[in-house]
Amino acid sequence: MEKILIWTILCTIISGTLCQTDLGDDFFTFPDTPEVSYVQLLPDKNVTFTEISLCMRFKTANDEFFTLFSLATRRRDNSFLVEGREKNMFSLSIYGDQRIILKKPFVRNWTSLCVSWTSDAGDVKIWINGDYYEKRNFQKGESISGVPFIVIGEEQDLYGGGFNKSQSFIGDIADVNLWDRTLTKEEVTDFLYHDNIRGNVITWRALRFNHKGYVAKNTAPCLPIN
Ligand SMILES: *[C@@H]1O[C@H](CO)[C@@H](O)[C@H](O)[C@H]1NC(C)=O
Ligand SMILES: *[C@@H]1O[C@H](CO)[C@@H](O)[C@H](O)[C@H]1NC(C)=O
Ligand SMILES: *[C@@H]1O[C@H](CO)[C@@H](O)[C@H](O)[C@H]1NC(C)=O
Ligand SMILES: [Ca+2]
Repeated sequence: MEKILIWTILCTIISGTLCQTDLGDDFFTFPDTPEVSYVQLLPDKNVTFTEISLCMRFKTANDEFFTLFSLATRRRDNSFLVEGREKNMFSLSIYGDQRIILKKPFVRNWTSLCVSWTSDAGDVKIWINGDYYEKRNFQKGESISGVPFIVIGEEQDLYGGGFNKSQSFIGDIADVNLWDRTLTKEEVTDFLYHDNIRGNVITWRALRFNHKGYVAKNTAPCLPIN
């Protein structure tokens, strides 16, 4: 059954201090502002990624170009980067190399996304609202090492900088979780349909973050899960 989204929006402009919060059903809203606005997500551990998985939900009316998740290291700004491009393409960059991973018209509604990559086979797996895609041999043998700078809302061309407003995310982001391993099908299903998983590198339910510019934290009693 479809859940009806009842918007009881409690809008708080979060202050510039470091927070650790169980964001539960909260989401960040990135408005269309001329200033650079992002949330930096602090990882719970420093790891060299030979496997990486990301799950998140987003909603945007921008269907031209938007950055969903930007993980930079000192060696490569696009160490792990997920973007929407040109109306119907999702792209993934691993350690500098960019590929269109799938063509799928953007929906102007909450969208659930999970992406995972493994170094040993170069396997990419992606789930968008329950549809599944895969690709092999992508950046096989590479790894993502060094303390990452992780941002939602903007795209980095330098470690923690080099932002370009034309690549900003405008809209809402929720449920961001990151792992240093692949996910089982059950875990992805749990995320897509029940939302009861926690990342072991970034956990939405114990999120450590910082923000810059204008970002609002909103509370929705019920996010629709596709
Ligand atoms: C990761 O390393 C950086 C730089 O040494 C440090 O500031 C940060 O606290 C570390 N993070 C964790 C979770 O240990
Ligand atoms: C967005 O999703 C909600 C919940 O799944 C649904 O009720 C609504 O019709 C969708 N809106 C659009 C414009 O597709
Ligand atoms: C910002 O991005 C746009 C679109 O990708 C590009 O045309 C422009 O050159 C970029 N600006 C800078 C300063 O990198
Ligand atoms: Ca970049």
